[in-house]
Amino acid sequence: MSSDPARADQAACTEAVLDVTPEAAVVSNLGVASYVLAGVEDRERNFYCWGSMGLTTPVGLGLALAIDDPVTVLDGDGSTLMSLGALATVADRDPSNLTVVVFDNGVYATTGGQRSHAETTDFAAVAEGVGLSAAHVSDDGAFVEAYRVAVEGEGATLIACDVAPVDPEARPPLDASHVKRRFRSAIVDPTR
Ligand SMILES: Cc1ncc(C[n+]2csc(CCOP(=O)(O)OP(=O)(O)O)c2C)c(N)n1
Repeated sequence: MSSDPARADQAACTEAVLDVTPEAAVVSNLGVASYVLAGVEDRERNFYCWGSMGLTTPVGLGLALAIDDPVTVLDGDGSTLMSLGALATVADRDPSNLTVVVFDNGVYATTGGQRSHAETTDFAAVAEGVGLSAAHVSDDGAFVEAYRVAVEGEGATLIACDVAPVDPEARPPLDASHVKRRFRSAIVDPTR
């Protein structure tokens, strides 16, 4: 559980993603979201977006359109703000296998905790405004429930999840080529 009872625990929510959808291809935001994911489990089906701020959701959308497996994006508030327009494209294509989780810690945690303008942005309302199903949660139990509904439902869904900022020690492999090759061989069907 998070140290702040009004916010969910990012590691617990990430663990829930892997428990509910063990077969999912998980695309994680650069920095903290990738550190947390690697700390929970450094699996072949993790695609860590090293360096690519603002591109986690667009990469996840492309992937969801290309494969049949569930695709879950673990994004940050800062990166989502950088490419808000991508949500309109997600809504337009609306792939049922895509769930976008925005871990909103209110700051650019990876670069030192500078305040982002997430405080004045309602990500679920923005998503709904462009036609995307959305939920807003702020505790671990509500997150698991919303995630189950999202992966079982029709169309893509965004879950805005308020989390407490964290500073994890775990790191994913730094070799981006290795991550790409490992991920590709895990998701590509060798019979196709
Ligand atoms: C285009 C670009 N601008 C800035 C950065 C530097 N940078 C790396 S991570 C990060 C913060 C990301 O914030 P957020 O998406 O909220 O995730 P958090 O670190 O809070 O988990 C920044 C500013 C970058 N990598 N790329």
